[in-house]
Amino acid sequence: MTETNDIEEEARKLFSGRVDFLLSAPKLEFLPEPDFPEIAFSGRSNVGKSSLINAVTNRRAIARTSVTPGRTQELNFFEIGEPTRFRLVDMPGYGFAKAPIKVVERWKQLVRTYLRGRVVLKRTLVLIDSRHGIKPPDEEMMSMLDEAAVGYRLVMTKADKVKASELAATLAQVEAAARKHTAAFPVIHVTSSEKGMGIAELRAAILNDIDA
Ligand SMILES: Nc1nc2c(ncn2[C@@H]2O[C@H](COP(=O)(O)OP(=O)(O)OP(=O)(O)O)[C@@H](O)[C@H]2O)c(=O)[nH]1
Ligand SMILES: [Mg+2]
Repeated sequence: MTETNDIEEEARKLFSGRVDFLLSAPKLEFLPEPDFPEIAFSGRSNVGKSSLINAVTNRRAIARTSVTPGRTQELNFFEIGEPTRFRLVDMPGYGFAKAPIKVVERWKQLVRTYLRGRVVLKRTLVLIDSRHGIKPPDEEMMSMLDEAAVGYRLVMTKADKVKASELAATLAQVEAAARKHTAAFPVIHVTSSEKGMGIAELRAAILNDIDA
């Protein structure tokens, strides 16, 4: 077995073990104690953050999903491992034009403050819809993470929804953007929560980031 397969197998076992919803934090004062390493899932509304958490943890609906953008409105924490090894954090989406301005501002502040200041944050995943590629709100998020020197992985979602040619075009765009952003990992993950594509590799990457 290669080293990659070993870590994928370890990750698969870990994620098929204990996964528990811990708490939902609508404000910074409700964050859990920073006792464990954390991996944050961020991205535009409806990009598939909650679905990806379900796919990675192999649970059907531990994170709540919806066809309506704006489903996730708080920072939701999930604990992995028995005893706990790390946490996954499902975040509210950004770039959601239909929510009231005040609400959008509140989410934005919550997400930014968390991402910039969380001591135990080991890695952020920035999700990009394979159909849309990188849009201005994603650029804004990536630049903020660059400035805060928070390392992030770019993860393309919903790969099952596009033709191979379209997927290749979006991948090229995302790779080009990664080269321009100092805190972005050069390797892009291409995933489908629906079909399970890229999920084993992403689990292994998360485990690597936790132990880094
Ligand atoms: N075909 C397909 N649909 C997906 C995939 N991932 C997510 N979806 C769908 O996209 C919609 C939004 O998914 P969510 O996981 O709720 O997205 P989110 O980023 O958490 O959204 P907010 O919490 O509103 O910011 C749902 O209807 C999902 O079923 C995928 O890989 N393939
Ligand atoms: Mg969500």
